[in-house]
Amino acid sequence: MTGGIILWGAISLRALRVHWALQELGLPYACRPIQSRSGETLTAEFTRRNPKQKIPCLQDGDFTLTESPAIVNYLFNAHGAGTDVFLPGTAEEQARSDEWSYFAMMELDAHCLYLIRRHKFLSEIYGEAPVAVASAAEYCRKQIDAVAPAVALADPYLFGDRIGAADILLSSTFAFAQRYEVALPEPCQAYMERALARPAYQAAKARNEDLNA
Ligand SMILES: N[C@@H](CCC(=O)N[C@@H](CS)C(=O)NCC(=O)O)C(=O)O
Repeated sequence: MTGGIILWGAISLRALRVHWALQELGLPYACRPIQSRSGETLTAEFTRRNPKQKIPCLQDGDFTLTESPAIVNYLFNAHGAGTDVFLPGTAEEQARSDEWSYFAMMELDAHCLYLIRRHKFLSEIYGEAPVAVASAAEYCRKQIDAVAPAVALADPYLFGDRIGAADILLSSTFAFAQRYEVALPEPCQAYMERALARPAYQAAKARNEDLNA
């Protein structure tokens, strides 16, 4: 492997997840603070790294990876041993972590929140779709309500004392929901606030907003 860790992406909720994982793991990294819809994801140099022309994109030596949940899980698995984070130790724990992660990414992020973002908050680019937005918000609320009793058992995180990759994905997606006006039930709000109060999240937020990184 050559080089260190480089994260491409800033001012982005999905890049923030990766900054957060890097901060939890205490890994030194460089940031290339390119932003979505700025033209910076469309350059030939970046397109060679990520043909999807999206952030975040991670380089770890000569290994390049896209998709925020894959990157967060990769960082925990590749660099988490010997640190204070939670790593699944059994097939059942891995499956439970995957279940939370896919729920956050598919049921909430992809099905609902990205649709709301595009067609309500970025409607000047993607067009208005009020019926789809209202339906996505209702569906999102229903899905979050359904998991609220399980989230209420998080003490303080999904797998106990130590924060895991699934916590980063779920709590960051709850924050995404709140930002897009989907109300959180109390246990989800409290869980999200605990996670976002972590110093690593605060450091990640500052890095994600630093365009001079
Ligand atoms: N599924 C991808 C989604 C990545 C994504 O959509 N990123 C947005 C920013 S949050 C982006 O790069 N958009 C590029 C653009 O629209 O120019 C992930 O989770 O990493």
